[in-house]
Amino acid sequence: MNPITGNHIIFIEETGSTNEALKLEEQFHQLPEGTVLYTHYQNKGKGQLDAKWESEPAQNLLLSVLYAPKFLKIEAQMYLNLAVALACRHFLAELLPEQTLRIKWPNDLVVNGHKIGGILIENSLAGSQLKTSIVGIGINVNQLKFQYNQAISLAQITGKNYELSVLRKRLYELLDQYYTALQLKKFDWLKNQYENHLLQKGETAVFIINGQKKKAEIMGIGHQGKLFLMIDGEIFSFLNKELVYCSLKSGNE
Ligand code: BT5
Repeated sequence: MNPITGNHIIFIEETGSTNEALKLEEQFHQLPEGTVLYTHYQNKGKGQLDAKWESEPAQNLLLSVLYAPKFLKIEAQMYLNLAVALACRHFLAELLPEQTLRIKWPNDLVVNGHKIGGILIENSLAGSQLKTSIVGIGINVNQLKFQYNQAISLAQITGKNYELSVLRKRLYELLDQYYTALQLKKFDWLKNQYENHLLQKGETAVFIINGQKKKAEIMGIGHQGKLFLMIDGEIFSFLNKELVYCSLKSGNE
């Protein structure tokens, strides 16, 4: 399949959120699939729900990609999340060959108990199919100080300074690679790969569920992207908003 990611690129020096800016562009212009919108600074960077994404000017990767996975039924939309998380993990693993890079469910990128990147995917639907997906990616690259203790950047780990344009190109290639797997409907492969890199898979982790602290073993993910946990010998599945996942570190790391 032909590469699409980054074939059309929009740069905005500063914006609220690249996800919001790309949504707006899409409303007013016919954008090709794979369009990337990137910025140097977001003054209203978003995480899930009400969370914020913090990033100093011109230090990090802050971008959104427009995909049109019309071939995916709504029930299968989680595979786009898996493909994007795997592409970002792959990207970071190449840059940090000595570290173990894990995906913290559902799609945080973590290394040694620290968060190095986050993903925010916003979908629009047409009937029972996905119409468009805005895939927002934030990866900490050259920033050396964060207000969040758990945040970390590539530069903090390696002591190097990175050329953002070079990194962006490689990220586009990897996004394409995993998006192709999605187009080819390699769902089992994506799920297996994701579970191979899932933080604390098979280990006991701490969660807050219904306001109560619980220890549970992480069993894997289900076909709607739910997290399967073993609690007191029974298996339960959860959506992201149904629990708080407390740890960022595997017991083996
Ligand atoms: C995420 O949310 O991790 C998704 C972040 C997506 C950011 C990208 S940047 C480009 C695009 N445009 C946007 O507006 N957003 C996307 P969540 O899992 O809810 O995590 C948010 C939490 O991560 C915050 O509440 C902080 O605790 C922490 N955090 C904020 N900034 C961080 C950073 N730079 N590095 C690591 N952790 C951070």
